[in-house]
Amino acid sequence: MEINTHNAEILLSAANKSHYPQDDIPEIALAGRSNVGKSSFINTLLNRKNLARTSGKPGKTQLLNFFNIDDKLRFVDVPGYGYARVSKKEREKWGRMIEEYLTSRENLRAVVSLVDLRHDPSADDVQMYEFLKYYDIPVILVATKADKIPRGKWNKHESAIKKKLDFDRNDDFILFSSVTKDGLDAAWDAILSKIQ
Ligand SMILES: Nc1nc2c(ncn2[C@@H]2O[C@H](COP(=O)(O)OP(=O)(O)O)[C@@H](O)[C@H]2O)c(=O)[nH]1
Ligand SMILES: [Mg+2]
Repeated sequence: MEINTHNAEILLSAANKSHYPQDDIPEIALAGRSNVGKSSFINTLLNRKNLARTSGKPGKTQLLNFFNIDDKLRFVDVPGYGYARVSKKEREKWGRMIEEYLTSRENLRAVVSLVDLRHDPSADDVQMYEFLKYYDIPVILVATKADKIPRGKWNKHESAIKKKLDFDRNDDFILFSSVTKDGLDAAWDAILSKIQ
């Protein structure tokens, strides 16, 4: 499939099902802790400086943001989890919104789950991964900020992440940096293979 990634735009923001686009275009959702590098990942894949806002204020975006890519594919930016300064009520609302999308959306082909290569996955990261496995949703695990770790240590960090997540070998694992663009082609290959 030929996709013109330059032809990308934010389509809409949705709080619930009734706002989702109604068509058969495949969707790839992106999830991760606030500040993990999710917006930077989207911007890097779409070769844009600031389509998905890289915000200094994590936890601000509380809606599902749908990006239209050339009318052939959509990215669905899921608001970051694990941000301490939101109330319990806000967190529950967030949880219901994500769960509704992930468990009922027929357009969904895979979730890009982002973790920081430098650190062991957090309890929230583990919970998200277990949730996706439970619902049989294909995962593309992206370990971000690889430029902050010397290449000689990438393997060690990758192993630690896989161990902590009890990583499924059938899922893709991609080392990524929005600074050096390492992993850019691998990320696109993984995404395109899910929407064929
Ligand atoms: N060095 C480095 N910094 C990154 C990378 N990705 C994101 N960042 C930085 O991490 C911070 C959070 O990034 P952002 O994309 O807004 O994270 P989000 O909250 O998950 O959307 C920003 O200061 C980014 O510049 C990366 O691959 N390498
Ligand atoms: Mg963001």
